[in-house]
Amino acid sequence: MAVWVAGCGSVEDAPEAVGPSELVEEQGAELRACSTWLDCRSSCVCSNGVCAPGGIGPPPPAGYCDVAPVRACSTGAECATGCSCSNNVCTPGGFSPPPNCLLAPPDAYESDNSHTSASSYVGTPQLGHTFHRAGDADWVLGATNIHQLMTVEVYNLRNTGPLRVDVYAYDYPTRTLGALLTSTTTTVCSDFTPTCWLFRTSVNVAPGVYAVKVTDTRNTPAGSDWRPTPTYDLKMY
Ligand SMILES: [Ca+2]
Repeated sequence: MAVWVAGCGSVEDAPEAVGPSELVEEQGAELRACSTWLDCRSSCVCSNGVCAPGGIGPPPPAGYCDVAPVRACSTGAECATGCSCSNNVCTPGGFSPPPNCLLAPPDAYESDNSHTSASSYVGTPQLGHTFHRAGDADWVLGATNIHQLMTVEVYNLRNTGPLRVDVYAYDYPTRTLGALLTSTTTTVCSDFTPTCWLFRTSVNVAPGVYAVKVTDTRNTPAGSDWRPTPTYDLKMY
């Protein structure tokens, strides 16, 4: 089982994935080796180093979990650079070395992973932010010329897990981050309705520039995430 030997990812992230290699050998060559659950398709789990049926829902058909996961797509824009959308699957385009087509492409606001490369909020909602990689952070600078209660909303959540919204004071001329002014990690309320299922935080501010940071706080192994991309919209008012 060369695939098992070459399996990547930190075993510390997924202790349940560590199994004796002899077990894998005994179970036959058709089983799919894994280090974490991301190495397996949905409706499968990584158990004793191999992908096996598990999780919520009806069990998948025989052999389902022995197939590698793929990133689904409807257009090439949903695939990473070097990959095309073929039969609704992100597929390497023949370049060398082959790209990792399991990964999502960056959104239009990248690279915005630090306050010095933040996007600017120009008064209209920013649509289609994504966490294209596990642990992604998105920075946005917003300005006001009045004293006001400033509110930040992260809404229209699609495929998102836990996230955090922070608002900082900001010295724009020197691009220096100031104090953390407000923060939230919980949705407005718990019902799965548009009025509840959003993150909102507010703070009284003086005229100036403020830095917003939205952080993906899922505990997800990086590098092989084929699942639908977490996506959100952001507005400030
Ligand atoms: Ca980002």
